[in-house]
Amino acid sequence: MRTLFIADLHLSEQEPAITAGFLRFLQREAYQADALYILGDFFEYWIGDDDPQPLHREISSALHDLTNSGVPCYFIHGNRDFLIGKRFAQECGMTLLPQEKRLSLYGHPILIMHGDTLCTDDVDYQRYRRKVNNPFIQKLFSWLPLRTRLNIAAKMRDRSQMTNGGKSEAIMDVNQQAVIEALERNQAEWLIHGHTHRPAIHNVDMPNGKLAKRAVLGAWHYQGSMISVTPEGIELIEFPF
Ligand code: LP5
Ligand code: MN
Repeated sequence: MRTLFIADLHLSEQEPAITAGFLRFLQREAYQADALYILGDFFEYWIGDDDPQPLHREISSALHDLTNSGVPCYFIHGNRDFLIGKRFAQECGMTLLPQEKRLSLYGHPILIMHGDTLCTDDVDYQRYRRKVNNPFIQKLFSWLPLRTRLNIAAKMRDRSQMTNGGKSEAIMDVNQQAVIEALERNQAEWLIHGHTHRPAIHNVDMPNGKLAKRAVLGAWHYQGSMISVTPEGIELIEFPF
């Protein structure tokens, strides 16, 4: 009895070791789990379900095998792959979830999300996010030729890396008040998210005197990172590829 959570793999053709690590993780861990939740930034970037990259077919086929074997898989969009759509989800046999989802697992009320919406101090990012989440802008983008979309994505990644260099660590972390409000809004005791690449399990003092937990997934740079929820509790696990 255990449910697994992962995020921030940033899969790309340029990082075959991470892809291999993910495929091994499926065989070693996911097939024995009750369910797998992918909490965004699964891919380095995503420009549309019509992108013919072989990596995408390799991943969808592996996830399809998993879901076909009876392990359900759920996906929440990240800030890199918010354009993953129904077509790719169907190819994987996975279910797309809204940006915030409350679960009840083995009696534990849990809130899951990518985590970028909690970074409310990063005002520039939140402004940018509202623009790229506009359905009309997304529709316009989807009509552009593949090449143009790839070029725009590469420019956005460059721009992002440039501006991130100038932002403080505090600005790019979650805002504590946003964490408390999200937990209260969803009446959850535990929050699981990724995005910040700062793996840890934090205690959160709630205004009602209760103690909540915020579990943060690590990014898959040189090792894997997962969170396991069982009837007994919650655990953050780092493992070699
Ligand atoms: O991703 P990461 O870790 O580098 O930094 C994030 C935030 N950056 C982003 C940008 C993504 O990396 C870009 C991914 C490309 C997606 C595929 C293309 C889809 C296009 C769809 C168009 C409809 O999310 C970064 C945060 C950081 O996390 C920490 O939280 O700070 O935020 C930014 O860098 C935003 C900047 O502050 C300002 C915006 C720069 C980009 C401007 C592009 C112009 C928009 C064009 C719209 C068509
Ligand atoms: Mn992210």
